Amino acid sequence: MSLLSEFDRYPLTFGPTPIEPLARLSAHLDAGIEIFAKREDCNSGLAFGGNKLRKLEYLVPDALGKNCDTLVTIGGVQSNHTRQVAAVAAKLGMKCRLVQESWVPFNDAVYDRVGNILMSRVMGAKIELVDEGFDVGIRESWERALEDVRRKGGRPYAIPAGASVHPLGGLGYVGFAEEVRAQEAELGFRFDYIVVCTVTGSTHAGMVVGFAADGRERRVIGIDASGTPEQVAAQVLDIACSTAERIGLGRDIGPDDIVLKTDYAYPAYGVPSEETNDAIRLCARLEGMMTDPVYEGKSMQGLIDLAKTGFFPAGSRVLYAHLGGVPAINGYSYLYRNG
Ligand code: 5PA
Repeated sequence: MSLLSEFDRYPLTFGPTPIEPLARLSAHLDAGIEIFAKREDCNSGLAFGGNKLRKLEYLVPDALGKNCDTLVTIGGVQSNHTRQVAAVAAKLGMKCRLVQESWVPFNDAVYDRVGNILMSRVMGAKIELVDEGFDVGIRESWERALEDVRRKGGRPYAIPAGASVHPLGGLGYVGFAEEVRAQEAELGFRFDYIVVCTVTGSTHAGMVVGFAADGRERRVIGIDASGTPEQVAAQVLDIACSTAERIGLGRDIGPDDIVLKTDYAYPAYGVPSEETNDAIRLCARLEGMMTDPVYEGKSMQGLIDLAKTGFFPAGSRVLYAHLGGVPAINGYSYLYRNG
């Protein structure tokens, strides 16, 4: 039986996301492992999709049940999360209020005009740009926006950064683990490791809880892309513990169950290193699979480095969760002007 059968889910995605072998990347790395990708980046027709839609499927029934009329959330200027919330608001006929902070020290001339923020504007979201730095916790600017909606007679629904520090934020990726188990039954094998990019934490936390149901919680390898790994690891643990309790997992999650690799977020959140760019190009040129300079390029860099340095024993099958995020690459147009 599903761990989530008690929870209402509003469908925003196409259904189970495909798992595909990355045969050329696996052969190129020559590490005796097989790499597969689960394509969360292709999960929906809502403005290019991504991991937030799987989370929001469990928040929307709550928002509708409370008769809210405005989704209010927060992210950086090129946030994928805010773009997905804007799409959901449009689809449901709700209003959308976005706070977009200056989380990324990157100054491409078109940074605040293209990609995610462009789409959010086209979808009708009301956007406020706020000059505050990066933080995955609860933000004053977001609380002010909620208050402002209330003062003007609206009924806001509060969605924190990445939908993570929300009582229902971890459920979507519990569902991911259940979906993988069903796909494994069809494939006839089990994945030994799951690689995931971690920033606000509920994607990683949900997976830890979902895979704990079959003893694989420590096989979820988080790649930190925040550059603030202590705060992020603590947030993942918090969300995992509260989600485990909420679904009645029947066992505790402890600090040792959260595996977070911290070597790949440099030089800063949202800024790719040379090695990140090499990983983006390698994956693009071998597989035609695009990753972005903020999130998935860094988890791809981590996957490649872990494979090359022998972290995965020979014979391992490794599942790379591709969580989306490619629209942001448009904000880095100068960097990639020559490919
Ligand atoms: C994001 C997040 P979590 O925030 O659940 O840890 O997920 C990390 C992540 N990959 C991984 C992509 C493509 C993401 O967009 N994005 C945030 C955003 O504002 O877009 C929440 C930070």
